[in-house]
Amino acid sequence: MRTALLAATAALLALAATQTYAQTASAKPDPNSQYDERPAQLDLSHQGWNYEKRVVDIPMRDGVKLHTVILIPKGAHDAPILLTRTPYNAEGMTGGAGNSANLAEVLQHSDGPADVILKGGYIRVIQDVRGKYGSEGIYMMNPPPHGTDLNPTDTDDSTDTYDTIDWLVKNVPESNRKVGILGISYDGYLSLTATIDPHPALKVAVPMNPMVDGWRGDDWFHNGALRETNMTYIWEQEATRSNANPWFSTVYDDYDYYMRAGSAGAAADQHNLNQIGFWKKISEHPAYDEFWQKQAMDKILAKHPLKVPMMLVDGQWDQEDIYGAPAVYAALKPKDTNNDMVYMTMGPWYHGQEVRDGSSLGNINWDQDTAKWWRWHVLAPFLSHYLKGTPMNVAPVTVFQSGTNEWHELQDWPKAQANNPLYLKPDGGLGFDKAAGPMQTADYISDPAHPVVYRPRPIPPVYAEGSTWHQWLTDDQRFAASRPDVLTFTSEVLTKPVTIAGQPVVHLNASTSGTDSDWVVKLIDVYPDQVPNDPKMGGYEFPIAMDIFRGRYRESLSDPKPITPNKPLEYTFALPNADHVFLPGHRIMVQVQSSWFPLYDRNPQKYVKNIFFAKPGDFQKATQKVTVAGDGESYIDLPVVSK
Ligand code: PG9
Repeated sequence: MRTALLAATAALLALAATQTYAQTASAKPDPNSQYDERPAQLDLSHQGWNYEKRVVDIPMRDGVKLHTVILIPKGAHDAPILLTRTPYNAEGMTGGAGNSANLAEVLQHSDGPADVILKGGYIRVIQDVRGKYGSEGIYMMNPPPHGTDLNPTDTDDSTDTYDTIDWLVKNVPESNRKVGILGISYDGYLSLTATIDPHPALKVAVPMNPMVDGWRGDDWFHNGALRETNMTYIWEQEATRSNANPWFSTVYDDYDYYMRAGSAGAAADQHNLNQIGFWKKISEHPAYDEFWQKQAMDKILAKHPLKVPMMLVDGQWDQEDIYGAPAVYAALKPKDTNNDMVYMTMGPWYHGQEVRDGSSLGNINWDQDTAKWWRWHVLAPFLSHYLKGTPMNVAPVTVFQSGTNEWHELQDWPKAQANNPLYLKPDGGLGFDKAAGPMQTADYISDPAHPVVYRPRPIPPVYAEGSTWHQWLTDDQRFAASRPDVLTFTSEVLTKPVTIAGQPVVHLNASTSGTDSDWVVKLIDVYPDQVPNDPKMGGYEFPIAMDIFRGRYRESLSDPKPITPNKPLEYTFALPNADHVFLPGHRIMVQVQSSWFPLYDRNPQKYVKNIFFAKPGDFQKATQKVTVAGDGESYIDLPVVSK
């Protein structure tokens, strides 16, 4: 009976699934449940395993149950819990159907510091967030605080984490009733939300590469320029509860898909993305309006008391969330009066590399496994101190200085404010002294029909098999330097090291013949023409800090305005944090351009109300003139420690 009933149900669901993915509601009790041959609670204990696995559905305060996997090292007692909450499939991150007898193997897939967790004897808990995979409830992307116009429900990830921890400390007898939370990226954002009105058993948080402000500099925009290739993620994240419908790519080279489509809105339409709630929200909020400001985690956290010690982890070449960790650090540091609650690590890593091998990044070799060193010398003692009461000697800030390739332990960050103007000069010059003589400009034609690419073509879809997306921020920039629509300024060969440690700030003085424009500025370390022990690095143009600014937000991030054509105007914006030494024999370089495609959508360079919906006829060439001498000479203000 049950088999036939199941088969019929499966057939109906399969049929439904071909047209739409019905989000199945929880079924009412089955009158024949006494004949069900499946156990009510699957006992996953196995003789040969070195851990015990429990899978439970934890009830939240509103009755919604969240699917939770608990991994307990065999023989554990009085063990702290390390919790990760995720929208990326708790079961898949804990062995899934491919269960393993060995906890070490299972943890390798859990997107966390497996070695530290294993050696520390922690109980590992991973939970699906509300609305995803095995958990019940609705799903919102990074749910804003509950009880607000952006989230009118009575719950959010802070309340769900509180309820989860409350259940864990009452129902996992092997624990010492102390909980740490950690996670990367979205899971890093979730680690931050846990610290708002935290459960008293939450003793420490390690938000790694957290999503913090999706408009200023994390996943959705950078200073108003849309990261349009992330529409694939939005589709997969919200089309189905278990990401069962991947974005189907119709091209090998992403350049083709987004160029042929025209605007981001048109590219989305081709994929029927407008049925996806978060895409509708993002396309309705192109400016830094209240929708974005009210959910910026640095702003939210700044309004709450500091109750949970945290170690923020930043990757200096984080291709996804380079903004978040330093922004939270800056927002919370003033509240940390004893300098013992808010810690930060800034490593030479791509997004999440701190839990993997940190020996190199792209073509850049650090001659040491920077990630392993950090896990054993910083993360392990940090977690143990708060969860087991062991002593620790961890500095408030641990930062890797590239160039010298040394770790430094600091009392705070940054070491220097932007205090040394590096001037763009005529004939491609660059130096700490202003150019002589009357006003001059360096000019180029920016043509949206031939945008500057963010890396050499072909550019596979970001998450395609074999994609090297994770390393693009370290790509050699010579591919761009040779383009006529990229301005390149280069210093003399350095005879002394120039050390920066903070955020460079761009002061670009430029005119455009259009009424809107993007400005991309790159601070680059140029290697000597020959590098004997690594010949391929000869002349390498190694990006140290790069970012984009959408010109319509020049006066206000929330209230865009057309640009007056052909009038030199100043554009001021910060580049990502860097701790770097430009060594003797190297040169400093700055590149300026007006597109970074297809990662960022093209600016039509004609002011339209919403660039998501720019029409083909809106896209126009523009003549860009950057001031390189005289009044208003452009410069990058460097946070110089020594030169
Ligand atoms: N920060 C990652 C991401 C979020 C949104 C779009 C694309 C990537 C992540 O959570 O994996």
